[in-house]
Amino acid sequence: RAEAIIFDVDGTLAETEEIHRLAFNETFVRFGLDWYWNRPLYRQLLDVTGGKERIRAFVAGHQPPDGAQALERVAEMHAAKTEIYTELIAEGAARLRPGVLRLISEARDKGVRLAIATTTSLPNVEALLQAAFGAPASSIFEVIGAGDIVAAKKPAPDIYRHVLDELRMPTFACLAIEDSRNGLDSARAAGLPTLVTPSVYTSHQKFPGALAVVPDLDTPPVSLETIARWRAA
Ligand code: XBP
Ligand code: MG
Repeated sequence: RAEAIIFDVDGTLAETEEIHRLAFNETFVRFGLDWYWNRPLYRQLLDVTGGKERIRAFVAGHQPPDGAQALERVAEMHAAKTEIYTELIAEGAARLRPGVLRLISEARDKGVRLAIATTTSLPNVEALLQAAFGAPASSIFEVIGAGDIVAAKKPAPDIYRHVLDELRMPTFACLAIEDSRNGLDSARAAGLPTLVTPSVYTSHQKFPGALAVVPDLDTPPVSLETIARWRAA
């Protein structure tokens, strides 16, 4: 059976991308930029993980007005975006996806270790978990690998390797849970069996090499037993 479960955050624990999109757009307003990321555009932009990286990729690929000046202020813009996002999350803008709480509770009861591997900034993870669990992230997840702690973000395997090092666990004893192709590729490149629960922005993607793909952790109810069966198949 899995002795540790490593969760992605955005799209996996909760449907957060619309809140990220809102926070980006609000940031553009505050910085006087005549930019707006609508849903179809944001779907494309999600190919690049990481908020700072996404802004830079947008400037390079779409050549919006004031792009050159904006590039000089990416760090500042991203700090503002994080502030806006964490406020929205603290106000209760996101709920955990179906089955997430149940699987986490079962894992905690049975001594399965829990960790996080995400490209999102650490304050975002802390805000989400505080809002969802009413407890600090570190009281639920033993290891939290987030944001700029590694240079190469997903689909590179670095963040999963970092978390595995911290857990001191071999890949075969762990399971990753992801919602996107970038996340799946990252986990797989680190050697992890990976369960995929596609989210609103990734439902069109293909997930080759996934251990299983299910609509969410309640459809059907995914338990440690279900995971053990998939792994034995
Ligand atoms: C999530 C992301 C993140 C968020 C923004 O990918 O791509 O970049 O959209 O977060 P994954 P920051 O779920 O695969 O980790 O702005 O804090 O970078
Ligand atoms: Mg994700």
